[in-house]
Amino acid sequence: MPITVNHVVISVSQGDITAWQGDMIVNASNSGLYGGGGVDGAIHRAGGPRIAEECAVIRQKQGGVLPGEAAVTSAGIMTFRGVIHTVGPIWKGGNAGEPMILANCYTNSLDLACAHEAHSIAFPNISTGIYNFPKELACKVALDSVIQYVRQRRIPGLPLQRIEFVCFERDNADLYKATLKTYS
Ligand code: AR6
Repeated sequence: MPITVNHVVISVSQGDITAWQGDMIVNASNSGLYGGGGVDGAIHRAGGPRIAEECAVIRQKQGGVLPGEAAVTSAGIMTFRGVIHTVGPIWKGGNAGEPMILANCYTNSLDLACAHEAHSIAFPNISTGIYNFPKELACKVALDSVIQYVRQRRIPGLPLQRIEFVCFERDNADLYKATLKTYS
């Protein structure tokens, strides 16, 4: 069941984020913005070569994206208004600031979505695949940071109306649904 915080509907679904319907989707990328596997591979495949071309421009301009930060490209041939590429932390045992870096991924992505006047945004479960971040902790960090952001309305007149966590795996979808309930 979705919850509503400050007029923003926050929900969880299971599926492929490239098939989601809304304004902007978030990609779990790498610091060089080189298309990879997992959700990154799915987004580049679905959007076509234009996304990689725009990633190359960002790389040339600013040398890439640091963990916790985010950058925007178009969505190529997908119908989204844009893709927000963020770089999650690689899990190194938990003492290298991984939770804070992961929280930054969510808040910096939300800042960019607001700057682009997005009304809706979908997040994958950043860092919980190839980057090996423990799923339960990642879920808590994701929901804490997004809900705190919406509660504080970091940008006056927040344009966002809908935030969805699109979980590829059943266990993550169940975990997010159960954890979301605890915030209502
Ligand atoms: N839609 C939604 N979620 C998906 C999809 C999809 N189509 N495909 C996979 N996931 P990962 P990371 C889930 O590995 O851990 C790439 O090579 C997946 O089940 O994609 O942040 C990048 O280039 C998992 O729950 O991202 C980086 O090098 C979640 O997305 C590196 O992987 C994240 O898994 C980033 O690793």
